[in-house]
Amino acid sequence: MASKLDALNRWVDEVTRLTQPDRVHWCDGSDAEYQALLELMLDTGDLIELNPSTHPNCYLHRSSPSDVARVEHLTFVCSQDAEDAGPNNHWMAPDEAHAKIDALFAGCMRGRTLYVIPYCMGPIDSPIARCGVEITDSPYVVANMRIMTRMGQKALERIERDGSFVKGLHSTGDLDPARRFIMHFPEELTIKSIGSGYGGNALLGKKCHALRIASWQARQEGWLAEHMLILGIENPQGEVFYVAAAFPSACGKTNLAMLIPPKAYPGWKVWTVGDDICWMQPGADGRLWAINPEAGFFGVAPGTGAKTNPNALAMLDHDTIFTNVAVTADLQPWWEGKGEGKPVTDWQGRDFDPANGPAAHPNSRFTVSARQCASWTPRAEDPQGVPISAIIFGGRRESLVPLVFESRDWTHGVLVGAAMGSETTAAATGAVGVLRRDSMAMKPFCGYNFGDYFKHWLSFDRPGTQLPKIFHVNWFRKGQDGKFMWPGFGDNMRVLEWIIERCRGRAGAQETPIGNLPRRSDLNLAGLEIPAADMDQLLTVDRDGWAREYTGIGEYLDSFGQRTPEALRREHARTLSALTQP
Ligand code: GTP
Ligand code: SPV
Ligand code: MN
Repeated sequence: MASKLDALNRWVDEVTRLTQPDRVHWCDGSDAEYQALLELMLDTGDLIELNPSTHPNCYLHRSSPSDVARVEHLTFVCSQDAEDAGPNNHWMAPDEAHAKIDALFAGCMRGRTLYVIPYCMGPIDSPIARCGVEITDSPYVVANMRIMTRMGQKALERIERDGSFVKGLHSTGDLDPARRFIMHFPEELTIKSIGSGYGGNALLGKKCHALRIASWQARQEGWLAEHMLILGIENPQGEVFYVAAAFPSACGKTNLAMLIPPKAYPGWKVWTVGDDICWMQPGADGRLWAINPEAGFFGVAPGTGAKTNPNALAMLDHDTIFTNVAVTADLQPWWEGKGEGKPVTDWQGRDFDPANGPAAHPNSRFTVSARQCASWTPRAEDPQGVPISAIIFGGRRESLVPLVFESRDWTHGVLVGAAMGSETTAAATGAVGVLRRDSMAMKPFCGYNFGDYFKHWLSFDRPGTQLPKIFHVNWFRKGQDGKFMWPGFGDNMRVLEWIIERCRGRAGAQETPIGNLPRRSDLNLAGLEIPAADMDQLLTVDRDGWAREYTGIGEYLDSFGQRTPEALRREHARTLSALTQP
């Protein structure tokens, strides 16, 4: 009996009988426990120690080569009614799903240790925070959960006070993709995941709990669980404006959250609250207040360099777990876009040979405590969260979509979010670079029917609220030469400034059928070397292209049938007719 909560003890007993571990370990979250886990993994070869003089307390984990990303085709929402999961999810009947996955869990922990991980998503004393318990047989998962969540004794105490928690059962199983499933039972507040050790499939507090299960709860309880970064923009007067931004996986959240303003912005500073998940709810003042439920970053390594994201690069030189990166001759971590060093061993542990592809896996990742980031703000620990002034949607679009535009109002903003499209990335298995609809960057993460989700979003627009303005950005437009037209990274500050100045009624814009765009003169472009013609193209609306886009968006909205809210259809019809007017 390890907890004061009977329901928790009973569940641990039940899982122990099913999975047959040799030992059960209740995690207290202490330093000593973390050290012991690292040593265990160094012994078993699950971790390799990196160069201790350049990268103290840094380790490399090489996963099974067939287990390097989320697996959307093996991820299920198992609601009683298939309609509630919606066409945006794979569905399986709960009884069938339990039977199928429990058969795989039977005896799967023989010879292994079962770890019980109590965790809290959000500051322990936050009314917005929620708790869960993950059971796993993977020490790698325990170590990552320790960095990514508030884990251990304090979380257990809150769970015992709350009396409720999300149950997450995980085993790496035999890592065979044919016996891999990530299943969610929203009505039972339960997650079962087997056959993968990869982040989003295995760190159950993250996508499974904080997005899929939480989005379901948020709908019932009147809040939002979103795939968004949260940042604060401080101007030279010392005023701070908080912004939340939803971009699909590997489309720039971590980088935007850690932005360092360019020279044209003396006295400005960007603060990082979170880089991946945002829980927000209306406060007494009618504004949306947001917390980052996570305590660390599980970030994309490739592309992280001294020019692109110096804040991230600096935080990765100590106390970091790397997964599937390459290493240099002197055992420093290496990835494409790092800008220094030379790989000698690739992510699979082979001698590096460019003929085998990139040295680091395109979805190689780092796990690091948020506190190690120089731009991290203590406001991330504020139990009330931070007030959100603007919401930004964005995707990876090599053509058509302008650098930035502002929606007309909340309903139009919800349409802009619902209509989001983005080219797929290596964060999930499958083809890369394929354009797909990814509403609010939640396609892989919304735990219920998108039609209901759009309706939930619209419901926040009611008397007495002071909702954020909604914008859309695209850093990924390409020119004829196939290169990105916009420099991105730090220079995205120029777009952020326009956004917060729009929120304060200070910046100019031109109205177009898709929303309001800045003119070149409305942006601070000082010191930016970009041809005027390119800049004009980034700020132009191609009406014919957009008319085709909106026709496709209409078909997409239809795919949710009766569940698509009428208000969204009306807003869509309005926009399409404005685009097709002579
Ligand atoms: P997840 O952790 O998967 O949710 O991803 P994320 O949205 O946090 O993406 P991240 O910031 O890690 O960026 C993914 C990739 O996009 C990296 O290789 C970045 O270098 C690249 N990237 C980020 N911002 C920009 C940008 O402004 N311009 C360009 N060209 N690339 C960018
Ligand atoms: C994503 O894929 O959006 C991630 C990484 O943030 S994972 O935690 O694996 O989902
Ligand atoms: Mn993500």
